[in-house]
Amino acid sequence: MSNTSNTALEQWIKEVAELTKPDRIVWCNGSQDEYQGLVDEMLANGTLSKLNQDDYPNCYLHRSDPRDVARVEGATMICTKTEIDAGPNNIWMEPTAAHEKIDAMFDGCMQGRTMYVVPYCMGPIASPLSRCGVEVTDSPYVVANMKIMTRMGQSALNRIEKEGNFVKGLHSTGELDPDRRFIMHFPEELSIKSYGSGYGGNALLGKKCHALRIASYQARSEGWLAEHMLILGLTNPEGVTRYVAAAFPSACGKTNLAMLVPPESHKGWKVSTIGDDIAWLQPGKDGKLYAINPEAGFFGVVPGTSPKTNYNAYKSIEQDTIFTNVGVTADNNPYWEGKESGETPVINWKGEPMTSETDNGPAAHPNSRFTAHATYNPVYSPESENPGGVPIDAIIFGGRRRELAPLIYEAKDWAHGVLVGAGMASETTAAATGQVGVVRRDPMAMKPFCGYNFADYFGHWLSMSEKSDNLPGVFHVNWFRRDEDGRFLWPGFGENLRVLRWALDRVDGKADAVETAIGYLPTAESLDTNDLDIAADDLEAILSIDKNQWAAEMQAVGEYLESYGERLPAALRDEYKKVQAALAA
Ligand code: OXD
Ligand code: MN
Repeated sequence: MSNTSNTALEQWIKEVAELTKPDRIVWCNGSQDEYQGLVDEMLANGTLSKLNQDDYPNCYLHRSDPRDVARVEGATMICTKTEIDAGPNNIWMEPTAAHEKIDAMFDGCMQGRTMYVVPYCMGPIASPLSRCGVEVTDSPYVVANMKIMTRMGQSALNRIEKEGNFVKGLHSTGELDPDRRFIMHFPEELSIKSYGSGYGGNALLGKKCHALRIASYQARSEGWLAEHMLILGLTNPEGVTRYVAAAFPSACGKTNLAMLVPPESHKGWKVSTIGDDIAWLQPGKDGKLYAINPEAGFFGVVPGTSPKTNYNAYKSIEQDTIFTNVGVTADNNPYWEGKESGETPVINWKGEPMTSETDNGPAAHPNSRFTAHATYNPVYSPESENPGGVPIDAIIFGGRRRELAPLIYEAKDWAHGVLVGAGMASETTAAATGQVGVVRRDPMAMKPFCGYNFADYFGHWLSMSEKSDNLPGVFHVNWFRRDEDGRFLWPGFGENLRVLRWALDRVDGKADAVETAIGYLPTAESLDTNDLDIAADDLEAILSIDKNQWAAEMQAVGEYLESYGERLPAALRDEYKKVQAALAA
């Protein structure tokens, strides 16, 4: 009996099973019973443990292999036929050699294991902007996470059977040996092969692998954008909602911004969340860009989440959540640094005893994660299910920069906005293995996620102005400016609402600005600072630019962009030269 009317899918599953030799094959239907069955099986074999079910109903803890806690950029590859198509921003491998190398690892790797076939849809099932995939995996933890993070199971399979196409993703946790770990992408074949890791970004193939790397490649040929962006709705006291998409590198506060709680001073304002990590944007008939969130859940960084920093995330993870690599209290509650619950951890993320907050800490790995349903977010926006997406009025780029970048500035036009995105840089975080806190170039926050040559990607961004005549305003923000003593100059969190308001007022032509060489900055009066506790000097520092520092920055941006060689769009070169000339004037 066949499991699907899609013969390509049936045939591929047969081939994969012949290669990996599982004991059993299970086609996942996405039901709650199926999820519970997987959870029970993982509880029985120790992959999951129950957390305090009174305080955290249906919440579970997973401890990963301590060597498998983050994305591995050094083992993530883009396997296009020619190296130049992958670009210097990616690690490239020739596709035939890549298949050969990774297939040798997959050979027989599922013996004694169950192979799960997981059809999923990225985006609302009924949306023409959505795309489907099938992940084959031997990890029940991955299946359970995919159930939360995507529209998974029968409804996705139905769409695949109707549409006929899907992205193929093959995954095995293998032996979890860091030396035998590869995340390979074959954009020209619309396929992914991931071996040797169970970590979300490496193993939940719908997320970074499909919705960003493969989708960015598809988006280029189809005329849309697949971006590392949150999407939020901002409703004013009159009840009018506008939508903003914002790109920040991993672990730089996208989830916090997407769920922002307006400060006391902003009664009547409301933020609602469409997505916290990925946006797919497409020009609509009215010339505006419309965005969907391809995901259905949050795979968020746990440490630092408290009722004060992110009340809505805190609430989202009180039930039906999978915690990965957090600590545990004596009451068997999940514990993490910055929870601010007054609890004390007794076991750290590796399962080792702790006698105090600091002994044998940290309790939670800095990149410990929650997997939670989007709908539990108290400010979940039902517009997340709108098949047409939501119209985007402003695109915001941002990084973690202790110096240089002001609180906010506006690009002068779309082409300049592309330069602002392409010139982004940020301090690295624990979301990827490697050194934390070093500034690196991260164009559009897509450095780890663009499935093709950045030079072509910049060209694609530039070309959106030919496809859409009502593009969003483009802005750059920095919540992370500090003084010499390391003190943050801007309070951040809910107060960031003031900055979003300025951006939307600019789009509406309602806010004043000072023109500078790098773009438009708020005048001191145009940014609402009523009831804000900030020193005048600090405000001045974050609302101004240092021309010398910026001249050095633009030199570095220029050198970075020129490293893409002759593929770099001439229009982008013109843009950085224009800024350089303005700085020199
Ligand atoms: C993520 C990441 O998990 O960017 O979203 O690493
Ligand atoms: Mn991300």
